[in-house]
Amino acid sequence: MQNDLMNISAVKENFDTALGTVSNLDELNDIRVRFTGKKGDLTLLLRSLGKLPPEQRKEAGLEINKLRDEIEQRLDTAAKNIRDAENEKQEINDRIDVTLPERGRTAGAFHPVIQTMHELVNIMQGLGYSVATGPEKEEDFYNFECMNIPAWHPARDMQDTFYFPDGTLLRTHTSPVQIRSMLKYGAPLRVVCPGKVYRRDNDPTHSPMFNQMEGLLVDKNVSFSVMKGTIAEMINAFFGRSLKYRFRASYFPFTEPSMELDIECVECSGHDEHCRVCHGTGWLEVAGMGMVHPNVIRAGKIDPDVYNGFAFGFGLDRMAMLKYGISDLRLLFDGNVSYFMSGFEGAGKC
Ligand code: 2NM
Repeated sequence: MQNDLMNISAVKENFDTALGTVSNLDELNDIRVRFTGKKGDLTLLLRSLGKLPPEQRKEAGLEINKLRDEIEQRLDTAAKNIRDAENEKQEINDRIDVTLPERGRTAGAFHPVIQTMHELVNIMQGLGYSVATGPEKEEDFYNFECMNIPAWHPARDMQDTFYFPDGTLLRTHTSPVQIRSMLKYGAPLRVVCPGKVYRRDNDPTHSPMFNQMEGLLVDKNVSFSVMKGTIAEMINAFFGRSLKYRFRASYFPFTEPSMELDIECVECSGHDEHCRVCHGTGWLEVAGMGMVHPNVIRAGKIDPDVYNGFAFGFGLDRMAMLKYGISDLRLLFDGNVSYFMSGFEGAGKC
């Protein structure tokens, strides 16, 4: 008996040692087989009972079964602990850290010229103007004839306008849309016409394609002061502050009288003699306008003895450059978006 009880405690000690080294379920299973399997240590112990004197068998048998119960229970507990630990590890792995900063998105954005167009159109809609668009490929009739542009005018030259072989052309201004609006809607009329226009110019400050917004108001007894107030309202709303402005006498075939509008330099307000925007003049030329020529009113099939009006034209590209501090026209038209991706408002003195 002494011998067998010693064997029992040896098995228990071996089990203790083995269990202490276990780190996963596979290893635990090996131990389960080694101690409780068909050829395991406990089974061997039970089989050796027969060699004991009969009076010792009962006590040894009880001892062995007690050990088996203990081993099985400890194996189960160990298995549960390993499984719990593995689950916890998995959970930590799968956990989402909601405090991490987002990766950021490269969402699209409107081109600054289009934003400028939207802003100006919104302002004019607020003043009761409708928006009209028309074809970029136009007829000579709408682009020049109706606009009182005589045959001798340089704009009609092959050098200055893109002509198609059939005599149609790429519109040189959006005015044909105003003519078409007069023909379609008659008077009274308030309309703005934004869009692309084309001229045979290509140098650092001129692109062969650029964007304009022209406007036309036709009604009875329209005075110069209505035009002045409208344009001042538009400029101040667009730049978000009250800017000084002045009119200079000018000439267009389609308006009489005609004038150009200068505004206070948005960069230096006239305080910097080396200003890169106004070149020290303190003024920026931003628009042309005037009282619509009776011939143009007549081309729109409206009676110039009853109705008159004013019209104006802005370069949207120039307005975008002034508002967003873009110093080179070509940046608006090349494909490199990095300048704008850096958040051009405020960042943009390039
Ligand atoms: C300008 C300057 C002055 C203008 C005239 C007309 C129309 F069709 F009503 F006669 N539309 N736009 C006009 C007048 C445009 O752009 C510098």
